[in-house]
Amino acid sequence: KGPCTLILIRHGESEWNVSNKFTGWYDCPLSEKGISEVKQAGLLLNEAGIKPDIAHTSYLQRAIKTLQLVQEETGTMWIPTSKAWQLNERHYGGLTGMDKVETVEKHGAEQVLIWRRSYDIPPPPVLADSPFHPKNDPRYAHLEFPEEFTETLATTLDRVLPYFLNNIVPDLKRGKTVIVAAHGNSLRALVKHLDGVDEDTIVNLNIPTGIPLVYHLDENMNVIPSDNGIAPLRGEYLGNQEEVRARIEGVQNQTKK
Ligand code: DG2
Repeated sequence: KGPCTLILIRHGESEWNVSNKFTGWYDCPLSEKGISEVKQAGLLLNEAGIKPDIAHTSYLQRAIKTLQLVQEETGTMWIPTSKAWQLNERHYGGLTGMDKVETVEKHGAEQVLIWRRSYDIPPPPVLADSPFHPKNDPRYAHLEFPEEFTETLATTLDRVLPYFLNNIVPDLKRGKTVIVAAHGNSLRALVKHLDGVDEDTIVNLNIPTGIPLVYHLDENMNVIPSDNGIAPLRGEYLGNQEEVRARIEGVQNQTKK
């Protein structure tokens, strides 16, 4: 174990994870199951004796609520907590709100895998008159967006990484334990950086809902590999490893009938 601890957690299962729709920046709540997943995540942190000192989350309620429930379970509701749009899920552009299986039926499995998991091939854009375009949402009024908007993992990393380096790393370097509650793809971007995952390997990386992923780092922010890391990740998911693997597979299979 190193001097710095970083806890990443994807929000618990959301209502749109249940209905199997591309979600992106759509602000849906956690499902009942998602709520119990994240309470369990808090208990796992307690069991591991890991207590966050500082917290960060996105502008989306499924991640915010996840953080709050973990904080409640770990007795850390009082700690400094920041919300940042930069930690939002990757925007799914014109796929937002579409059923994942129906999208495969329409466009083919290969195309959908490219849209879901490729590093830099964007899904079709969302247009300015759509309710899913962020310019129609007051919480993003301080930001500028093109009329046709979409994001790739690469452009997600372009906003996640500066936030991580400027707002999270300084606290890690002071020896603080930091928790980041975010999303499947914003966390894929972050672990791509932390674990130095290449653009081909990242295609096969899926992050399950509501399981703490713990990284120990040295003073230079190099990951100290855990013995239990599931390659290519060198951090460690807490809890039953068979269940973790089954849940990773579940995310991968969301586009299958
Ligand atoms: C999911 C990820 O994001 O979906 O945007 O649909 O983590 O906020 O539930 P999250 C979405 P996939 O990329 O795994 O299809």
